[in-house]
Amino acid sequence: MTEKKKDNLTKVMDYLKHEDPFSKGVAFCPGCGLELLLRFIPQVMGNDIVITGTPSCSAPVLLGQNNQSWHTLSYFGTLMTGAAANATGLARYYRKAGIKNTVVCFNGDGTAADIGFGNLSGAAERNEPFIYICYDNEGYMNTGIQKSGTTPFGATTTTTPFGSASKGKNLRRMNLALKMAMHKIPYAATATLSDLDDLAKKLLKAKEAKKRGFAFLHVFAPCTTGWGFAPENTIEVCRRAVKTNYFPLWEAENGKIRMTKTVKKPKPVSTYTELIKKFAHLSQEDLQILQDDVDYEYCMLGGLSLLEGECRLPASLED
Ligand SMILES: Cc1ncc(C[n+]2csc(CCOP(=O)(O)OP(=O)(O)O)c2C)c(N)n1
Ligand code: SF4
Ligand SMILES: [Mg+2]
Repeated sequence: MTEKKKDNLTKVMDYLKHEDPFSKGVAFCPGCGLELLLRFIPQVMGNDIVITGTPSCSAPVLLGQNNQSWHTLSYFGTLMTGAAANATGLARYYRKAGIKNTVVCFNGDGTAADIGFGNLSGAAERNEPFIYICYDNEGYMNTGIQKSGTTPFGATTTTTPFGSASKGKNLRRMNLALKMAMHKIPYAATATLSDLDDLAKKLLKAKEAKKRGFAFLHVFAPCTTGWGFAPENTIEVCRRAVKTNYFPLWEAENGKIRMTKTVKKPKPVSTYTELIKKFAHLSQEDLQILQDDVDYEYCMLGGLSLLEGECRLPASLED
């Protein structure tokens, strides 16, 4: 291991201050990005969190099976349509009862970006005091890998297959994190599993920001089974997503955007897609469309972060 890698590991270990509340060998596929994320959150944030979430790949583990539980946290299962509305009720109840804890509404992209977006947006607008974490595996994985609003251009899913009538998704993905930042909430950020110290800092910042209202984290969490890559490549997939600017790392406090990692010489997006089977059929032309979309989103983000210094919030809303 190089000295730099050792340093990074030490930095991450410093954040792991709490027990892992999950049992070993839970019901996720080998190499699942979601599992790494779920184990990491309480180890950094503490076990005084109450998780609430919807039917998804996370639910079998979070809900438990029969009368057995896979973990020692409190969990409240909700519907995909009303996840953030339920979290609102929970957070308000705890506040009223004087119970000090942190409600974490933990959902996939299908709930966050599509089916439950309306009440997510409403909770952000009302600045409800809880943390919403969207783990993005770019599709409805638990029901058989259907496309969602965050599925990227060209990716094959069971509803956007590759064949004579379709070449994968023919639409571009939405940028959920940017949409949430535009609610001007106390905290919004992107993160992923190749940059654990960045993720840990953002989890702690979200916990702090929750004292002032709503916090949103959008975490890129690759899915071995739905995307088609080797389980040992999960972290490499995340790393390349960052190095190609496919998934840039940034944060926004009260809507002010700041990059938390800048890639000096971004690699072409093909160095990311080459690891993943759902992109294997893409032609040079298709790859260019995906590259243009990545460049466009990054350019937009760069513009917003450059303006950071010049854009002041009204004084009454500043901390
Ligand atoms: C309103 C509603 N529509 C559809 C379903 C069926 N359903 C259960 S899990 C799931 C997939 C959820 O996708 P996502 O939120 O991205 O989580 P993932 O499975 O990818 O972890 C769907 C569509 C449902 N439970 N409720
Ligand atoms: S289908 Fe994907 S997201 Fe679901 S458990 Fe398996 S690897 Fe994880
Ligand atoms: Mg999903």
